[in-house]
Amino acid sequence: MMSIYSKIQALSKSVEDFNIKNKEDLESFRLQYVSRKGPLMTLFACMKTVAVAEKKKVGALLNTLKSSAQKKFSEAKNILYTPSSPHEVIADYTLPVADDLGACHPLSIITEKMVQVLQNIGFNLAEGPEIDTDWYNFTALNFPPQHPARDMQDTFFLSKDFLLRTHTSSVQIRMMEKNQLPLRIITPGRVFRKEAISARTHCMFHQMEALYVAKEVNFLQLKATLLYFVQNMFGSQTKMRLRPSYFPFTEPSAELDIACQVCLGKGCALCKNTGWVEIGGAGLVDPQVLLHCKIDPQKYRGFAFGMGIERIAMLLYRIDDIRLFTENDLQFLKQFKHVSF
Ligand code: FA5
Repeated sequence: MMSIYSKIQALSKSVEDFNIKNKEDLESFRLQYVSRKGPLMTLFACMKTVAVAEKKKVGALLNTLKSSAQKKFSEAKNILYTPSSPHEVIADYTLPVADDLGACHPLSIITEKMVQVLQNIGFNLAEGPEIDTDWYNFTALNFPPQHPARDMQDTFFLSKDFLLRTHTSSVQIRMMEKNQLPLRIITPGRVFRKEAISARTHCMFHQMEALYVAKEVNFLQLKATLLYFVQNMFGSQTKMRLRPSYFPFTEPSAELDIACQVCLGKGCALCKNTGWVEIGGAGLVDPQVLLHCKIDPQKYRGFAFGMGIERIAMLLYRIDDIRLFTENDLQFLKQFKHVSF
């Protein structure tokens, strides 16, 4: 039977002779000579059978062998995992996962919440294309031919026939054209306007449209739905108001304001000292729009509203510059890591 000394000598030789050429070799070296389950550890376990007089000598030999195996492993690892140029990045898949997982984008968090609130009262999710035609974005929505929104100054036209939608109201028409009534839909999405970018406005932002078409629809239902929405998003004490306005596709039309969440109605820079911030438009669907979708306005009526998602997120999170949403600044985005609605 081999003595413990011969076993140590044989193992030392195989550690020495092991040629670590690549990462696979490194891993098999680690398993054999560095890990807690390899033959070296088996030899350490044999210490209890070694005569007392020999223990010190055998222990020292084993420790030397262990250190030389570990040294060889570390040196090879350093060589194999060091980039050969400053531009080469070497991934070490053996490293533990850093506690640095991504965060949900604040606009996704708010959109999700808006959808949830309106789904709770029976609205269904719908979607439409970002590239659309003049018919869906303007004509069917009753925009007169000379309306300024049709101007090249306000809309990104891709060709004579196609444009980037300027609002999510374009989805109203598609839904009314192809679905049975009654209809209750919400449609969040990205919209585009040829506008100067500032702290409050962007050329690419998000809206969420809601549309309800049925036999009995009136302005009171619209107002109650808006109040339900506002108080579920901003808190049950939040005040809202409707200001008369004009949209070609609704009659009557209104702008929806909520009490400024920063100064709570007292007046500040965000609300321009009015105490109110506009978050969207609303109204009863114009009968002409129903006719464009082959719906009889004598039998059916509808209400619609459309809100700016950035505006709502800015109020809820006290964000003072809309550009932050698209700048991919990690310091900004990481603040939402533990936020959920
Ligand atoms: C509309 O876009 C109408 N389609 C809304 C509507 C729907 C009215 C259904 C009636 C019925 P308006 O242009 O006001 O309306 O935009 C609605 C909201 O989008 C605004 O209140 C604001 O919150 C947001 N918004 C508008 N322009 C910008 C912009 N450039 N940057 C960021 N948010 C904007």
